[in-house]
Parts: sequence; C-alpha cells; structure tokens
Amino acid sequence: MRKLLKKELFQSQFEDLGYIIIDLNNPNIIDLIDKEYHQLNPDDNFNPNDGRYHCTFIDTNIQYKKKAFELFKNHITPIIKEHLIDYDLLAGNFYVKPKNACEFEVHQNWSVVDETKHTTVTIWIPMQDTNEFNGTLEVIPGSHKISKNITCLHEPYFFDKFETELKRKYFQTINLKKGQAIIFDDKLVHYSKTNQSSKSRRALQLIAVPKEAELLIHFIDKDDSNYYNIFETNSEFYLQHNISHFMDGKPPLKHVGRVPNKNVLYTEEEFVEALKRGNKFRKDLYSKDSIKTTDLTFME
Ligand SMILES: O=C(O)CCC(=O)C(=O)O
Ligand SMILES: [Fe+2]
Repeated sequence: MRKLLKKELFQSQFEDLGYIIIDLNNPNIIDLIDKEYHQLNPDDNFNPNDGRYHCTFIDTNIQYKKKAFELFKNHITPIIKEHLIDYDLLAGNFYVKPKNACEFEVHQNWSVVDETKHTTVTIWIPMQDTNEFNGTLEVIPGSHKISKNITCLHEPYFFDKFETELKRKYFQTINLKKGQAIIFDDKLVHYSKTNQSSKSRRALQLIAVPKEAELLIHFIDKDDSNYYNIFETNSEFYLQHNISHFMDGKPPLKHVGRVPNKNVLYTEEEFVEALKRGNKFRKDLYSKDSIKTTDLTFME
C-alpha cells in the first residue's frame, strides 16, 4: 500500500492508529460552509423525524445533493491537496444529528475500491465542537488493519458476534474543536452515540480516494451469497442514487468482476489477538502484488 499522507508523522500515526487529527489551515471555511448550508433544501429539511439523522446520500433531492457536492469540492479540495498525496474527492455528506437522534451504528465504511491495493479515507469535519454528549465520532484505534472483509450493504461486520462487548470496552471518543478534523481509514471501526445536547450536531463527511484507483461498489450476489458482484462507479453515481435504488443488489452500473465471499466473523478473543498483531497482519494482508479486477475471481 502506498504512502498517502504528506507529513511523515501523520503517515506513521495513520498506519499505527488508523486516523490522524488535523487543525484546518483556514478554520473560517466552517463559517462559510455554514452560510451556504442554510441555503440548501434537502427533502428532509436536515431534520428527519423518528430520532433519525440526516445523511446527504440518503436524501431524495438530487438538486440538493449536487449543490452540496459543489460546495464540498470548493471548500474541501484544498484540504485534500494539503494533506493527502494524489487523492480525489469521491463523495461528500452532511451528517446532521438532531437532538435526541439515535446512535449511528457501529460500522466500517463501504469498500469503494479494491482494498487489497488501495486505502480510502474519510475526512470528518464537525461544524461545532463535538464530544460524547452531542454524539461525536468514536473509533477503535488499530482496527483498520485486522480484517480483509469486503464491507457493503446488508453484509455482517467482522465484529457482529460481540458488538455489545466492543462498545463496552474498546472505543475511544474523538473530541474535536470547531476548526479541527479527523482523517481516518475507511476500514477503521467507528460509530457515534445519541445527541443528548439541545442543538443539532452537524458534521461533514468527505470520502477521498487515490487518483490511480478504479472506483468500485460491491454487492453480495443475491443468487449465490458465496460471491460478490463488483460494479464500476464514479462521483455522479452517488449524486444520482440513494440506497433504496439498489436494495436488489443490481445497480444500473457496468459489472466488472465477481469475487468469492471470504468474509469471516471473529470472536472477541480473535479480535483482541488480531489487534495485537495488527502491524504484521496488515503487511500480510496487503503484500500481494496488484491484481486486475477481472482477475479477482481467482484471488486466494
Ligand atoms: O457523523 C456521524 O455520526 C457518523 C459519521 C460516519 O460514520 C462517517 O463519517 O463515516
Ligand atoms: Fe462511517
């Protein structure tokens, strides 16, 4: 896996922990984004009911999604350029948690490239100070390098058998000030708790991908769950669609490959062991030479 962060110290922190915390070079962008945010009109009004949260990708208003993406491109591209080596913005979301909105489930972000070759990252930027009380992000340091499961819609996570224990023992709360951001490996296990404050907790999530990576999305094959189907994507796909459009696992995209489903569920003991051996584990996982997508069916 190639180097991705320009600063040496950040690169080694990222490899070790799966995330880094940065101070924005220009903290005023949050106020600029805030102004533009108030001009946007998502169908759920940034305030879905039933204790849910707003996520741009899930919203049904395509015009809103396009405007939000323009805003992200304008304001976030300089941050990507400053910190990451040859990365592009793939997609962006506002995550707005109204007061009392529910917990965001423990998860890893979707696999949007061939993860045996490339690392993708999320840049998460809060629009106010965040802490445990208003539902900030919580992460498990080191958890980005211990599983080669493909992450996608409807598939179990490697930790599903012991999620309660996971929440009780292993998370670290990421308290951020307005003007700071976390950049994390999309394989890092993370979640956020209920917003118990009286205001909405607002944040931006930007997904950045290596320029050289082929952009993919994975779906379990509904006819044979021993396999994944792989489709080609691009930024436009995330603007034009939302999850409800491909519940059947058959998105309107070019089919580019099929790989065996080798996902495994760990026990808590295996998870603890894997965390301890994380560095070696990652080397073994990612030392294979590049494989073309069309060859993936033969992957061990
Ligand atoms: O904003 C949140 O609470 C969740 C964000 C998240 O899951 C992400 O940025 O990948
Ligand atoms: Fe996430």
